[in-house]
Amino acid sequence: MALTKEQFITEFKDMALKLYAAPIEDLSSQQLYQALALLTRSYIAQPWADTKERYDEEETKQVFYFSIEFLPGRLLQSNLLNLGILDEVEAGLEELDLHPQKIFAAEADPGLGNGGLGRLASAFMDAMASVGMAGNGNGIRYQYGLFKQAFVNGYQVELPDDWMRNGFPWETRKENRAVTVKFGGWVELRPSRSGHLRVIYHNTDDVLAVPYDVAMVGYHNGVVNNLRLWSAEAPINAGPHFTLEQRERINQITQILYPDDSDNAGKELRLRQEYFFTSAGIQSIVRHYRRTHNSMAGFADRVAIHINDTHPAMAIPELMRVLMDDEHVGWDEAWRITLKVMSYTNHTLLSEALEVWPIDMFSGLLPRIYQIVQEIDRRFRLAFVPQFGQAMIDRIAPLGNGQVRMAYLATIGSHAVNGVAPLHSELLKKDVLHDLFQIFPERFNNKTNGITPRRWIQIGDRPLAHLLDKKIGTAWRQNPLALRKLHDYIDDTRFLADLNATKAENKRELAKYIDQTVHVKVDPDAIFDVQIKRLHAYKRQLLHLLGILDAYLAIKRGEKRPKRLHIFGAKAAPSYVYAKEIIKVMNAVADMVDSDPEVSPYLQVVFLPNYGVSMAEKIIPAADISEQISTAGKEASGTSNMKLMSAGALTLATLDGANIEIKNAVGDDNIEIFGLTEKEIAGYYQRGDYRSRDFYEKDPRLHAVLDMLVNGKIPGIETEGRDIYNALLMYNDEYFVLADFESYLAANARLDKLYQQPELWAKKALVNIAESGRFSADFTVQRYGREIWHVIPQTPEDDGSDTEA
Ligand code: TH1
Repeated sequence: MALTKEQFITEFKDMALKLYAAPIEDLSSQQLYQALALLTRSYIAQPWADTKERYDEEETKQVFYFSIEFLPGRLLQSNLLNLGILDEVEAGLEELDLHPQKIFAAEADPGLGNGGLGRLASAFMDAMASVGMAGNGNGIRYQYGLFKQAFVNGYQVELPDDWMRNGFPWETRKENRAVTVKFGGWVELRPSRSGHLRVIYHNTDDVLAVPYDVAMVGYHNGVVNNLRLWSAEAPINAGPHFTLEQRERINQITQILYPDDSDNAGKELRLRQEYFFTSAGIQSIVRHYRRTHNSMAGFADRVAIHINDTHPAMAIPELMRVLMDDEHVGWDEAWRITLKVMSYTNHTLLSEALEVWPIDMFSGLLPRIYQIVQEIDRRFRLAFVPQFGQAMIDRIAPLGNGQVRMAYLATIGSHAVNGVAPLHSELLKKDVLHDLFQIFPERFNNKTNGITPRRWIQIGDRPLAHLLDKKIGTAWRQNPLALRKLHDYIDDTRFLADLNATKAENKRELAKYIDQTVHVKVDPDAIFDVQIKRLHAYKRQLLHLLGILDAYLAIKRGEKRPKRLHIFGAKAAPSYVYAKEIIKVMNAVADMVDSDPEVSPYLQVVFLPNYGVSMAEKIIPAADISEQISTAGKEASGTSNMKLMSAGALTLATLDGANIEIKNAVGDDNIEIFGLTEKEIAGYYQRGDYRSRDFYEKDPRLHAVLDMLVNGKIPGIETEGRDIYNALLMYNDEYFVLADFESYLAANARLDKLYQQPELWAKKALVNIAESGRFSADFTVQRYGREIWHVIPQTPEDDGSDTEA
């Protein structure tokens, strides 16, 4: 859109006055933020309405991305960027003697997700709008987002995230679009005079699902898509017998996000949440479709529904229910439509994350849905036992072991199933969904994850963005593949120095931020070595920690090395005791290192509390090293690896998830690979001959490091060190930390050496930035659009570099 600085200033002052009846000089940052957000929203309203109207008029096929998590990050700056008025607005604010960054920072960061899965969903929303795809989100409006993390005496404590305290200016409540979701009770199937089955619900608990819509603004293209988040409320005419407890139980459904990443606790409230937003979404999609069509026959040509992991997999039986019970479509036709509409992404192979529900719980809470799942199960068995045998079908039918098995249900009820990086997609076919792959090989495919360079470079890394503009022009802002033009400057000594200067500037900025937030002074000349992701044993923050302890001991022995600053950001699930013990030990090691004048010139450790999207925007631009060190075969993709690469950090990685794609993109010389491969680890499992203790006994450095966990040398820890020591030695080190220790140290030593040659380092950084464009989520959603959703996306062109699994 077009907006001059002068126009903006007038409209902004006017908005502030209307809102607060005061001149802008008297307003707090929060008030200025509210005024600016509301003004921005007023710019979005018309294109939002126009986009919706256009999709309806042109009968565009629409994608609905169902996800129990969305992590959009702060929206003001990215909306201004995408509208194309960020520069004018910032200039206007400055002319008013205001500080744009201070105003942007007043926005609460909606933590409606745990980590990569939720962030991916939001990246896809941004990308779909930006490539002009009709993509809608469907999720939950959690009253409280992911807990706020604080450290008390080095221990994680969790505080409630009251993110809507000041309201959420980006949402609009759509009371007129509310639907009813039914739980519990029992169903009566009664043949009606017209011949269909009449389904009568008795004694259900009814919940009103009220949608709140959030605009998803496309980049410089006038497109504004919709993210619909549902809130649970008591029915309007609840009646005189409706108790406070009932009301309370309803409100609970959308009160809080489960704080578990890649884990499934099997709680009934979680099942309630899943059915709540899934049923509400399906009902509203069908209702909208039926406003302009008098039968459901063409539904699958106008609607694609994507199931982000299994949390919304009830979309399959729920669509069957609506088609049959409300729309009177017969089973076979309903199933044909459902299969054509539904597609499913799996995000993990970890068994603790695979959702299964006890049949008792499931059938009690969702009696009609359970009947339909039983029928899906019965027909699946009938169709495939003859060819594949009872034993195999028993293993993979939707019902088995007294459970509803959601990944199997999702695969059976979708026309496409994908993993999120080639290795992961291969392992899906080999292990977790092996039997289903035998039956439906054509459904399986890979779609490597992506990120949005708009947020991570254009907004997060201004110094780099400006340097790129100067050197290769601004085409990369529209099409990130244009970053490849950087290769032309690989021998441009001046440019390489500029690149290093940019990184140095970002490091000074982060150093300031660290000082302001945790009151720790860090040396901006150190190597900034970053590991930012959820705390989980398989991600092996512990391997990084053991590396730090080894450096500590080496420095104590008198070794000199380039100074390294280790930066961690990680929340642990509140019930994940082992992860919390690792946090405590990390914080203890940080203190130990800091207070030792022999060591602190060479080594520093900072664990930043409350890592999230907005903190990532500060850390990533300043990173020299990106630690992506999961046990091979365990991290489905990872996405912080892509973000850090795009900021020119060198990746220190195992051959896992999308690290393998990064290696293929930049070449072996521009990434630091170490550790066991997935094959080698599978070999250990098969033979059953991994013995962690052997590594401890053979390697004196490892021996010394592990002993530090229990010999009292790290002040302030006791049981934590012992528990970790035991996990590694008594319980045989489930994640092969000890097996990878030696090669991890060797890779780190190579990085230390490389850092002595700044120009060579800059060349490698350059190649990483240049090749990061292929990981833009714009391309990812276009591949989904072409190969899974069958919608026709527009610009920019895809390079087709994704590898099919
Ligand atoms: C993550 C994966 O661990 C990560 O490798 C991947 O990059 C990301 O998804 C996006 O694809 C997952 N997050 C969750 C969260 C829950 C359950 C399973 C997974 S897998 C709650």
